[in-house]
Amino acid sequence: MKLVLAIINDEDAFTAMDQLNEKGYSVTKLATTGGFLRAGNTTLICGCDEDRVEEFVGIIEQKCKSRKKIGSVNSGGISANESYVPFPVEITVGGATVFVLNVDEFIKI
Ligand code: 2BA
Repeated sequence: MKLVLAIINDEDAFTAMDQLNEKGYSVTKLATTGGFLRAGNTTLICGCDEDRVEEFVGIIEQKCKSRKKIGSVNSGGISANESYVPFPVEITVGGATVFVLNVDEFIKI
């Protein structure tokens, strides 16, 4: 068995979950925050058989799109006037970041 963690954009979460549920995947949705943009994203957790991981990733690929977002970075200046002045930059956030982990045990009570 594998544990799949998929970090996706909030906007894609429900369409991805609808499709995953339809195909018989059990999924848990976590409201998460990206460490760089400090903006909300969604992490889906799914325990599934190894031979279903490819299909899972295919659904994520189909339903989750990359987007351009505006983030802010510091100017990097060190004088009192210009230090840590944030300025907006356009950042491409990928459709999904997916981790696939081995599962030692799966217990349902
Ligand atoms: P954030 O950390 O908010 O990152 C949003 C986007 O900002 C990233 O998109 C990337 O394009 C850019 N970015 C992130 N860190 C950067 C840095 N140190 N310098 C310059 N640009 C940077 P994605 O790479 O598609 O990542 C989307 C979200 O997936 C991330 O949100 C984070 O929550 C998660 N993520 C991505 N890679 C990860 C990893 N290796 N481990 C854990 N979480 C990850």
